[in-house]
Amino acid sequence: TDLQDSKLTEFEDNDQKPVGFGRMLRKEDARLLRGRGRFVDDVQLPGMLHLAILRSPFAHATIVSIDTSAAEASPGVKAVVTGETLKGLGLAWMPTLSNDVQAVLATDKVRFQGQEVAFVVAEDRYQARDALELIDVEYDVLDPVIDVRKALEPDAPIIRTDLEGKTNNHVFDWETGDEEETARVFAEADVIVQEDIVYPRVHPAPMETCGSVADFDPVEGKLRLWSTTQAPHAHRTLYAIVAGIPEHKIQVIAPDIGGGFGNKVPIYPGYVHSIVGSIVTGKPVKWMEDRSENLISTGFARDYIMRAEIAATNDGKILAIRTNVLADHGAFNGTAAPVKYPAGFFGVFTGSYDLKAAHCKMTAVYTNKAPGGVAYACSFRITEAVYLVERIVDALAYQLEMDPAELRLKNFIQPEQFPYTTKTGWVYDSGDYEPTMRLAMEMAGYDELRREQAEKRARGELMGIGISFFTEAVGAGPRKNMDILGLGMADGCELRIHPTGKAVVRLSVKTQGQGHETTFAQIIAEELGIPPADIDVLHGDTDNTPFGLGTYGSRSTPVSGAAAALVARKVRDKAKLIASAMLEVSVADLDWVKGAFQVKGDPGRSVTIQDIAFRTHGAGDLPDGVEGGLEAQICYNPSNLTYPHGAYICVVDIDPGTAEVKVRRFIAVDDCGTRINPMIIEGQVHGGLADGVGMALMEMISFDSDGNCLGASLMDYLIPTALETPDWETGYTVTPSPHHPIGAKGIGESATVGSPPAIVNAVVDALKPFGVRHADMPLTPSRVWDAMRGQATPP
Ligand code: MCN
Ligand code: CUM
Repeated sequence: TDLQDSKLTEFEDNDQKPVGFGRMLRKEDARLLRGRGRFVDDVQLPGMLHLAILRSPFAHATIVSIDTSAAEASPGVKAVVTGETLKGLGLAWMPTLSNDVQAVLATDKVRFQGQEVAFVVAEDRYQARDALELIDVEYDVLDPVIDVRKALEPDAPIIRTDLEGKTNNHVFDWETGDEEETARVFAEADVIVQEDIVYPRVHPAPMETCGSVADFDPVEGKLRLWSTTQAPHAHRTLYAIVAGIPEHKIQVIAPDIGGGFGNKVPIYPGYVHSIVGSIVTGKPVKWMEDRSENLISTGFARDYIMRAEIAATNDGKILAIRTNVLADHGAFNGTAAPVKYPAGFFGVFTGSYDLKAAHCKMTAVYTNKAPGGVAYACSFRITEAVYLVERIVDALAYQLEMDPAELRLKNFIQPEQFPYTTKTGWVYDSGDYEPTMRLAMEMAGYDELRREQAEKRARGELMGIGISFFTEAVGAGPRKNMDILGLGMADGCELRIHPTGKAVVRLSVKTQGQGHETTFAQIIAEELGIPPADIDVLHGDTDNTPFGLGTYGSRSTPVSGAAAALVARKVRDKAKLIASAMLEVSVADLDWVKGAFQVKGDPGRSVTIQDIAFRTHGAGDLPDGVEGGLEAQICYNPSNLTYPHGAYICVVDIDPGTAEVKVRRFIAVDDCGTRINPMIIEGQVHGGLADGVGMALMEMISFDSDGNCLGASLMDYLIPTALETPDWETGYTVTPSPHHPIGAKGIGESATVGSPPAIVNAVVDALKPFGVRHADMPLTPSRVWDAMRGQATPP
């Protein structure tokens, strides 16, 4: 078609070329676009049974009794399991990724609406669901803790009575920066602006919900678990520790995944249920949650209530930022974050600015809501941090009557200051902010937009221009200070070149749609000169891939991508020894030209990587001390995180009659260092920008005072469609990471992190004539309407 033709001319068709980096259509799309993908729910095993979960209708209640007899007698039912059954097996509780414990099935109490109370295994899904209705549970309803601000009041009901000696709903306190120094700088400032900023609870809502198929073979003693996991190796190790099955007897397989967005990082009770179900029945057992189950019970995101303060001089030099955060962690602390970072990487709330001081104090509490906290392209809480700083900087611009672009330009960390240590101790590896900002302004036609806005304002029309400039910290992490439950955050990579010069690379990370099968082939191609089409990328199966911590926090490129480049270099080093023997020259006399070694000064004499691969497996002796085969493995431990940045500009129009916000234009300039595949990068950015429109304008998981989840379906939890999103205008700058072997930084979450403040800043800017300095997300028509009428936004 015309469309295909015109689009395809944009692609360097380098699938067959030895050149690695550049636009290239995705290898996995041949399968995914033709319906040949294989997702967990496509797994069908002989004799497979189906599992359904009974969930609590109450947010907080004591379980008085459970009668399963009618369910057990229901047609097709093979097993009904309650918390009491699990307790007998020592499996009623499991560790969370944050060193808390979570109920696999509730025993004493239920602690959030949707919590797992019992499960049924039956011959088909319908029988299992029908039997749920027959389980008779008597609850004694307790007062729930729903308003996070009241969680620590002395008379608040105590949620975690299971924790010995627990007399309140406190999870942790956390602090960073220098409180005294910050107070001193604040005391000397000309201007201080303070704002209460809420980042509401949202949900990643991936297209595919969570699920698993467990198959325990009692003869082999082997457990096979197909599951929707972003971190198959880490999950396997935890199953081994919890279930006591030896690790080598567990195979975790993450097949194709229909979107993860952090929702598939935690270990959910349902996965464990399917394992127990298979052990108990001796048959393979499938569990697949429905949309409502996914929305009410799996890893939510955000839920930070932040008091932000910024101190500056009268002429707009930002001096310090401080913040006090109340974090809602739900009923179990199920956040996934490196152990030493209970608030993830929120510490980068100082943003892209050169400050004199900064301080953050945080308190995290339990409430009667679903656990979670890190999900939805969060970059380990950098979304909250970026929203905080970019919102408060805009409030400062409002106060100083300064242009928000000018204010930012005036305060950027300067290129010569990198590597830059922030006042909270993060070492930004590289950055050059002003060109990125200027490019975004140029693409937007910033000055022209401001003129247009002035004219419109004079006519009473509501147009807003919002800016956000962000720095992210991605690629967790150096194992010296980052681990999850004691597992260091490094990644393995194995590369094997077959005799005919085709390759297979095995990764520890797991794509959920990010295109790793393409981009990791491109990394190897770039290093070895083997065409991407000749390189198979294996991932997601613990029996066939090396150990590593998995895909989240945009860490695949910074960590695993580095491993892939380095393992290819290791292979190249060995290939060089063989080449020197084949060409009968010393190693020092060889030049590498992509895909071949050449004799210095005699380009006619060369051997390709494919020739060398054949030679390592071929007849005849190899040079002394060189083993046969062309393969290598590596475990990469990053020396630092990578710090991508970006400048986003959003233009909105607000209907003064209905208060409806329309995003008219969105300009996104991203800098993720060396770009492996610009098409995939743009796809990542487009997706993240759509996320931003969702969060800024419509998405929120809220609860009524009884703890009923008000976002339990996609009719109540709105997500954006093509109708609410504009044609994205993307651009880029390139500031390579100095410590990454190919200079690449992560990109997978940048746009989700950077776009909400740009949109909110635009809406608030449009509402300037009403004297609005801040309004909380989601900026639904009713909230915008309230803001226009000077009414406070209800929490
Ligand atoms: N890339 C590139 N050049 C760079 C950086 C990245 O070409 N300089 C490419 C990578 O090779 C990869 C993709 O961009 O194919 C994303 O890379 P990276 O930034 O390393 O992020 P991850 O692969 O680790 O993906 C994780 C990230 C996260 S944490 C969330 S959440 C999110 C996101 O990716 N979930 C997604 N994007 C998603 N996209 C899809 N389609 N589905 C999800 O669930
Ligand atoms: Cu925090 S969502 Mo992503 O890191 O899988």
